[in-house]
Amino acid sequence: MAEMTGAELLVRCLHAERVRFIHAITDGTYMTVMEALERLGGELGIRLIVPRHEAAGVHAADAQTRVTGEPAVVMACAGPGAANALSGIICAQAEGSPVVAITTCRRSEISDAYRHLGASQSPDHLTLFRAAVKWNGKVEHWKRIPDMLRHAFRVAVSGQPGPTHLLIPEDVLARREDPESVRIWKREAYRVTERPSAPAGAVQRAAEILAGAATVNVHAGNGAQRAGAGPELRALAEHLGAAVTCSIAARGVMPEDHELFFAPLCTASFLAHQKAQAVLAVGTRLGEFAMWGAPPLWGDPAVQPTVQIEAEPANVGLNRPVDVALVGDAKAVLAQLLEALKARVPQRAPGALIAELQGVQAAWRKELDELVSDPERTPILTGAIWKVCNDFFPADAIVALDGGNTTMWSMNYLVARTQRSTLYTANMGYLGTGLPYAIGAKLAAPERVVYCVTGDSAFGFNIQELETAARLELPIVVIVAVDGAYGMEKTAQRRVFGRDAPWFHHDLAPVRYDQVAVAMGCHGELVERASQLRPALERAMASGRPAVIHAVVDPVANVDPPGMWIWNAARSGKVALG
Ligand SMILES: Cc1ncc(C[n+]2csc(CCOP(=O)(O)OP(=O)(O)O)c2C)c(N)n1
Ligand SMILES: [Mg+2]
Repeated sequence: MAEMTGAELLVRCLHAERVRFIHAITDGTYMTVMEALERLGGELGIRLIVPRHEAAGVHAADAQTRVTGEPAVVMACAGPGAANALSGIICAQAEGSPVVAITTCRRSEISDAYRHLGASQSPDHLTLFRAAVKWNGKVEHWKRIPDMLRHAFRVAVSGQPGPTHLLIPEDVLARREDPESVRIWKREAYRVTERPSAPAGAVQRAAEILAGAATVNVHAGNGAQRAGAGPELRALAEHLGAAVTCSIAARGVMPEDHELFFAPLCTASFLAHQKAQAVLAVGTRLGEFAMWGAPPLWGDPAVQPTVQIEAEPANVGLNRPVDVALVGDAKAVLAQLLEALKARVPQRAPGALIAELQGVQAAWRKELDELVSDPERTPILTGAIWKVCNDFFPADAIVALDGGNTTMWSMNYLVARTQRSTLYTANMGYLGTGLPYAIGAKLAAPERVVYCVTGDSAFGFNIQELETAARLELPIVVIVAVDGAYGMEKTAQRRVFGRDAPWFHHDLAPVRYDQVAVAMGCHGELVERASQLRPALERAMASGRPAVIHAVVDPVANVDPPGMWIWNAARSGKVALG
């Protein structure tokens, strides 16, 4: 048998994981991997995706995990490539994205531990990544490639998902050994690929609580989104006539035009938390933006019992005491719970509480709609962009959100209708993720429409990825809400100082983002009124290329989006962690 490089062994192991893309900017330390991909990539169905910055590559992989529910892979080179990738990994950690990062180091005799001797590109990779990942390790020997990679995937997807990191020296990748001396396992042999369900007894106790409560608030979080639990969640809510609310990480799990859904920034959702007789928390830690699951936003846990569905046992009862914990996959456990509920109670029509909440939400929507009712208004109100997008894009379009107040407007106006399709860094608020997320989503789901709405400052962080989208021929649409400023920081300085503070340099020099896009091989459009947006979107889609629409928004109104007080209240610490 011919000998095999460590690089080829790595690629064959990635194939066993059914990896489709490796996001990587190449380097001499892993030309061996490129050689293996050149030879085998077509046959094994693995494609090299080269971004223009490693962090953007990680964000694209992160988006892939969200859209597919599967882990994704990035590679980066020793030193600078790894350093750039690290920021994306920190983001993936906060968002619970199972990204497996493989970085190289220089040859074993000089790298990392020996860096004090003066080798170049030899930072302490393992220590740097350790705080940002669930697990990391160094492959010291050719033979350990399969089992170290297996562990990287096993840990990334288990419990609460998150990134992992593998460090491989260039000589281990280049080394040739007998492939008969190792075994490549299929992924079912080394990690859980079936959805874990909860113990039957606990399911019955949870069903008893929920069936006994006249009104239930089903609150969905990131775990429900990751699990793709939308259909089960909806069926359960419809059976109970329950009010459904969600965290901003879980938008679209329940179609937001459903009569039982109450939007995150609408007072109706707060009333649902407060007034329901029981809470069913699905894949959420009830963290800061849920005001720690505590009164006054929520009912007193002594009289408002809580059932928590959670994949990670260590996340049970973190902030709010639970009456029953159902540890398992959100999709599987909701199906179990629905079956148990159906055996106990017939389907319930939505009750008086739902009618009250619907009234509150209708008034909220009417007020918001009136604000953006003039399509000829100049400059555009950022919210008006969403009104057009909701109508123009299909219900299953994937949307990436980015920016400060631009995203606050989306919290009010976007109507998310499909699960795993609203991509946002809900925990990190990480500017610059929007464009790479759109790229990763389009790679993962080429048949679906993908668009991004971003603030102008946010767009600047990874604007170079327009070239990536053009080169890869990915027809995504980016709408840039141009207020010429770090708008949300203007909001912050007013809150903190009670005035503007121009020395903060929150205003940007004028940039025509549509022209930048054209220069980078994309289609470009400029719109100054909401009425111009739909025709611009039609031309953008017809171009068959990535497109950027420069939308001039009202810089004064953008500093004060509706609902800002809620964000401030959640972040203020006034509703303290008990
Ligand atoms: C990477 C990163 N750097 C800095 C911040 C802090 N920050 C939050 S919002 C914001 C301004 C965003 O401006 P823009 O994207 O133009 O959106 P706008 O608020 O103007 O709508 C900044 C700098 C952050 N969240 N992420
Ligand atoms: Mg801005």
